Amino acid sequence: QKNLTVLSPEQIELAKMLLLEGQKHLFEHWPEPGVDDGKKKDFFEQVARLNSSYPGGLSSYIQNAKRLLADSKVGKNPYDGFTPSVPSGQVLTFGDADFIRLEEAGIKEARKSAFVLVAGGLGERLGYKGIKLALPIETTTGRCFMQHYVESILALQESSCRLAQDQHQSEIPLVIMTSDDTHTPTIKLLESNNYFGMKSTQVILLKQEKVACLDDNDATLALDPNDKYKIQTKPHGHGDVHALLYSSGLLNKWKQEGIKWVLFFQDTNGLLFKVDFPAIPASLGVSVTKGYHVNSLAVPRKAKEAIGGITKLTHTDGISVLSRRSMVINVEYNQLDPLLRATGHADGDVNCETGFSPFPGNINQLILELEPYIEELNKTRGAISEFVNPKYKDSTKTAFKSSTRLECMMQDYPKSLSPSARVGFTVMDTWLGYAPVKNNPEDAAKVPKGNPYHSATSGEMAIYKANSIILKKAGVQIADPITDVFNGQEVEVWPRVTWNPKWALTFSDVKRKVNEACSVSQRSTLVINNSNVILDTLSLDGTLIANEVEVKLAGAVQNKGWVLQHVDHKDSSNPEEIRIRGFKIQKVEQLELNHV
Ligand code: UPG
Repeated sequence: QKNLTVLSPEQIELAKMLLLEGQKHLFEHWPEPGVDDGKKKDFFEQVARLNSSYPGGLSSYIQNAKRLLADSKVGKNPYDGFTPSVPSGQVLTFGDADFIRLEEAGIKEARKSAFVLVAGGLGERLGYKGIKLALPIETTTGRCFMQHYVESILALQESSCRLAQDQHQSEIPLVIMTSDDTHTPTIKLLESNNYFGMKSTQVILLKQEKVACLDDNDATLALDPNDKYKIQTKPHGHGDVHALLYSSGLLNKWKQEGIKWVLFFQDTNGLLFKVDFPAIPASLGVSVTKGYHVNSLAVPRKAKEAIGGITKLTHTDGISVLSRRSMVINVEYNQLDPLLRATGHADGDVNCETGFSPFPGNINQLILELEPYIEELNKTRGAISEFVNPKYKDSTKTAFKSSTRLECMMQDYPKSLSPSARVGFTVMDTWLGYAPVKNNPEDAAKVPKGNPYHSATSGEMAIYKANSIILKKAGVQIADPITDVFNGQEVEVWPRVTWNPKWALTFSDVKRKVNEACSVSQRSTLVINNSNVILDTLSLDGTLIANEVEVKLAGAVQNKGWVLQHVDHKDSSNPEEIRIRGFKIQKVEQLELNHV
C-alpha cells in the first residue's frame, strides 16, 4: 500500500489488477518507499509491457493459465472426443500441366501478397550460437537464409509484375517477427548487407515479447531468480505472429494497398524458395483457384518425423473446445502418436505402404487470404489457442520441476474459425521433401534410419538434390548421386548445383533456359548467378561459375573442381557453421565467367 505513492496512476491500476488476480507475492518483499524506487518503476514497466503485448492483457493471461493448468492437472486431452482421419488435399505433381497452370496463376497473384517470416526462435536444438537466418543455406555460394529469402521475394515480385503487366511495380512487403533473442542480430544482418537489395522500407520487423512464467497450478507469476523486481519470462511461441500483425495495423494498411494474401514461413526452409516452384507460386495458385481462406503446405511425412501431421479431426457430438464438428488441422508431432493410439490405432504413428505416414507433414508455410483473416482477427485480436506443458515433480501434479508458461503456435489459427471457413492444404511431391535445419550433429545422427535428419548437413544436400532433379526433369543429363557420411549421417551427394532466384523462379523458366543436350557429372559444381545464362550444350565435369549477365554455356568444361572435405563437428579449428554440416568445400580449380 505505502509503495503506491511512487507509482503513476496507470501503474496503480496494474498493481490493483495483479492483486485481484492473486499475485500479491510479487510485492510482498518490497521495502518501504525510498528504497529501490527505480527498480519498482522498472518492475511496472515490465508489467505494462506484459500487459499490452498479450491479447486481453495480463489478467486474461493469468485466467487462461489457471484454466489450462487445471486441465493439465486432471490429464484432459485437448483432442478428447475427436477421431483423427487422413484428410484429402490438393496434390501437386511437379511439372505436369495442372502444376504449370497453378504456378502461372500463383506468379500472377504474388504481387498482391505479403510475406511473414517467423524468426524469433533461437534454435536451441541446433546448438548454433548465432541467428539461423545468418546461416549459409549451402556452402557452395555461402548465401545465407536471409539473403536467399529476400532475393527470392524480389525475383517473385519482378516476375509477377512482368506477367501481370503491372505498371505500378508493386512491392511485396516482408515482415520478420523477431524476439529479444534475435532482434538485434537480425537488424545487424540486414543493415550490414544493405537489406540484400530490398528497400529497407519494404522490410518490417515486429518483435514478439516473452510471456510471464508460472510457478504453480494457481498461475502464480514467477519472479526472476536473479532479480526480485523482475517477472521471469519465456517465449510464447510462433503463434504470437497473429496478435502482432493485428496490433501493428499492417493488415488494414495492406488491404487498402490491394494486398490479398499473407504467406507465412519459417527461418530455415531452404527448399521453400530455392526450388520454390511447388512451394510458393503453385500453392498460391491453389489458394486462388480453390478459394481457400487457409492453405497449409505439406510434404509426405515419415512416421514419427518431428513435423506435425495434417489431420482431419471429427468430433463425435459436435460440441467441442475446437468449436467445430470437423476440421483439418495440424496435430503436433508429440501428440499425433498418442492421439492415434487412443482412438483405436494400436500401432500409433506408423508408415503405410507408401513408406510414409498417411498424415501429410506440416511445413508451417501458411497462405491466408487477407480479408477473412482481418475479419477473424477483429474478433480474436490475434489470440491463438494456447497450451501449457508443465514438467511436474511427481504424479500428484501439484508442483513443477521448473517454472512453465503458456505457449501458442501459428498453425493453430484455424481452430477458432467458423465451419464455413474454407481450410485446405497442398501436398508437394515426395522427391522435393522438406529439409529444415533444426538438429545438432549428435541428435541428427541418432535419427532412426530412413527418417530425415533435419540438420545443416541434410539441409544443404537437399538443395543440391532438388536443383539437380529439376535440371534433370528439364532434360539435362545429371549423374546419379553417391552416398557419403558426414557427422554420422548418411546422405546422397548430388552435383552441387545452385542458382540465384533471378535465374529461374518457375519450372517453365528453367525449361526455357535449358537445352536438353547438357550434362553434369556427379563431382561437379555449377553456380548460376545471373538471369540470362543459357545452358546450351554444356558438358560439365568440374566447377563452373557463371556470373556473366548474358552467356550461352556450350561445349565441354573440365577441371579439378571443388571437393567436399570431411570435417569433424568437434574440431574447433573450423567455424561453427562448417562444423555443424560435417564438411567444407576445398576450391581446387574452377572456370569463372565474369565478363559483362
Ligand atoms: N519461432 C518464433 N518464436 C517463438 C518460437 C519459434 O518466431 O517463440 C519461430 C522459429 O524461429 C522458427 C519457427 O518459429 O522459424 C518454428 O520454430 P521451430 O522451433 O523450428 O518449430 P518446431 O517445433 O520444429 O515445429 C514447427 C511447427 C510444426 C511443423 C514444423 C515444421 O510447430 O507443426 O511441422 O515447425 O518444421
